[in-house]
Amino acid sequence: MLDKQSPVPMYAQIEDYLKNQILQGGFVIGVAIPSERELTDTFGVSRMTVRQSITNLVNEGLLYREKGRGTYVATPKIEQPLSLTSFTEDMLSRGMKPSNKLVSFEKMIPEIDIAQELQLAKGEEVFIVKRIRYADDKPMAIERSYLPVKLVPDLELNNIEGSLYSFIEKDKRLIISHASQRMEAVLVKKEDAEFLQISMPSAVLMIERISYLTNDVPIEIVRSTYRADRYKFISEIRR
Ligand code: 16G
Repeated sequence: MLDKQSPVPMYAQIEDYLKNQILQGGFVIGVAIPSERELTDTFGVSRMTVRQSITNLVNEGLLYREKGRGTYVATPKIEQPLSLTSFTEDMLSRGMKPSNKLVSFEKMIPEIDIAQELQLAKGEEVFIVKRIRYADDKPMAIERSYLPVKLVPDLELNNIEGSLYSFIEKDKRLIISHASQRMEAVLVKKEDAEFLQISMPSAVLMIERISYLTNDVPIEIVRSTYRADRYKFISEIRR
């Protein structure tokens, strides 16, 4: 099966083979792939070579290892277009069940950077909502949302249990029109690792979104930490 004359290293050829099996359904999601020893025998290479191929696919999120049990085919990541939609809308549109767990809900004068980005005058307050967001009961992200109290003064616990965008748009009749967003890869913080049920160290995607109403008034700053093994963000670009 391997081409020993090829300039493509053995581990990369094995990696390609395994990847094709995963993508074409030869290996099934949640089911163990053949053991390192079996693969070593099949391909006639060293265990080190097989391990390198598997490690690359684990790092890519196609496989995951369970200590002492084996290596399994991972659930494909959610491919999320970068658009101004809400978590609830995103999950419903893919037939998944969104849910939230409220970690904290506070009203306070924010730090200076938040106040500036929300264009608040001195002493103006924000609601800070921290939620864990689930899809089909699996933790996907942690979100810290900062909303100016003057724009949504009657925000209450029961509004946060559902969709914040639905509250802003349907209940408050404000129109969220545009946003700026930035994303970076970071290592997860200990506290977030527990909420997201991932081990340390793990890479996560940090996104900050500032959303504006039609009149350019900022309505929210949201700092989100997404599981990098469950999410990939995609954007359509044109030249
Ligand atoms: C998304 C948004 C977040 C927004 C939230 C509202 C990203 C990166 N973030 O998670 O800014 O506040 O949706 O969701 O997409 P909700 O209406 O379901 O509460």
